[in-house]
Amino acid sequence: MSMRRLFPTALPVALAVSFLVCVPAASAQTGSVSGTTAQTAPAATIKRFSLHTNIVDGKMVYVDDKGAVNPTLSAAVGDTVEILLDSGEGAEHDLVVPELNVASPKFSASTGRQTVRFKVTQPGEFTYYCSVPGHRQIGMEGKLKVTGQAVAASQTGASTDAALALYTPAPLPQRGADPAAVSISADPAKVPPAIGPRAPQTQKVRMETVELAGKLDDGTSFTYWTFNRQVPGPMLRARVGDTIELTLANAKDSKAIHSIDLHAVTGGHGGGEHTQVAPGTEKTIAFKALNPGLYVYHCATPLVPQHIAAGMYGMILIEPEAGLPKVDREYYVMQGDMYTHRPFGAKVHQEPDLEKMSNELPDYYVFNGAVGALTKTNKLQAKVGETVRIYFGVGGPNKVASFHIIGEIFDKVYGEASFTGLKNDVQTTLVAPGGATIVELKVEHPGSYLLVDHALSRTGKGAVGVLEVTGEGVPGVYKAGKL
Ligand SMILES: [Cu+2]
Repeated sequence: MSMRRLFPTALPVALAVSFLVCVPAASAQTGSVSGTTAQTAPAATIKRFSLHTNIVDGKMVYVDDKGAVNPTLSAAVGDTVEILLDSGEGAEHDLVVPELNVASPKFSASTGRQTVRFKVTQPGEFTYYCSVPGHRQIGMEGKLKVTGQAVAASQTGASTDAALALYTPAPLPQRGADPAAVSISADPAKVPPAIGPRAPQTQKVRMETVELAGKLDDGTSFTYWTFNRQVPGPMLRARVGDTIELTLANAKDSKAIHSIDLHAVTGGHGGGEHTQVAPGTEKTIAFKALNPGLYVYHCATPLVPQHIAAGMYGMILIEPEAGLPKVDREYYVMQGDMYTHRPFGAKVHQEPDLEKMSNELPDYYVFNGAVGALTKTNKLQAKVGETVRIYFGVGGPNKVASFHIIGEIFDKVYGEASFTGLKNDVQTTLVAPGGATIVELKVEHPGSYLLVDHALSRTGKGAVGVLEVTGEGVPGVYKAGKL
């Protein structure tokens, strides 16, 4: 089967030295044990395979030296199987055969080639695959066929397991918070300037996916996956009719492939179909902004909720033809749910917990990526008498937000971020994962107003922000005691 190599940085096939070869075992694998004669045991060989990873026709796969995709590996009972593994496109992978209790070390561009070696003692057809979440689902699996008769343990001296795993992955180490962790919280005041009534244009946008150690909380770090080193990723702004040429680059030191699906895009899975970008490479898509509104974008590489929970989401605002009514302040806030191996508040480097994610049991609910992002790092600010517009979205991956500001009322809500869905006088508005809203309020009284998810247990897990209003209160609005 021929393959199409999509990544120019793929390691040359020439680097993979070994074709399938059979060589005599270096040591006797079938020596007699407990008086059993060796002649009943099969001849011992080492079967050596060489697999590298790549993306072929949009799927992640293993490829052998002949270009076969997810080749069937063959061996006979008694053989020692040795598989040399390298990452053709640079992302991190492994190879496991759980039925045989086999797991390779993780390998990527930074680790170079890794080897997994094991002895097969039972015939059958087994499945090998990559255990990195999502990779098997998008194509990384193949068969291992073992011929011959089952060998009794007494004949091999091996355990009664179907195979003897010569490599066992180390348990997840408990790490202290990373002292080099940086702030990844997007500044909510960093909103692109209003566009207003102008003719449609072509905009060029470039974004980079970066994996980095970030501050999740005081004394707690997490390996975030980001657009432009921030959570949420940068807010993009265009008007209906604009053409956007978007280039997505994946940093060279990334371990994962990344991509982008913008909900403002019509076609190509929102861009996800054509932006699967290996470490150190980039891809470009172009799209026309057909519909006005505020749209979420997110990484669309399997396991998608894992990439989102690690911070890969943001928003793009498509203004209507006439632009938006002028306001005094605009802010950009997104909510996310996060799943970690230790509970909320643990002073460690938190690792993602995919089982909790699968069960939708978050440890953290965050505004702009981190605990305290909008209460300590960057509060929202306004002066009495000003109008404030908040672009609020939910990256998720899983949880609906009940967006509310304690002590204020939304004068206007563009429900579901639709400019034709204007409502007045709303206390709390629902925002779906992968959805957004636009709220506006005029502030009449000074104080610290809390942005919350009104599923209020979540404030104790990080979902709280502050809108700091300064100035003299409007008389007759509020007073302790009597007005
Ligand atoms: Cu990603």
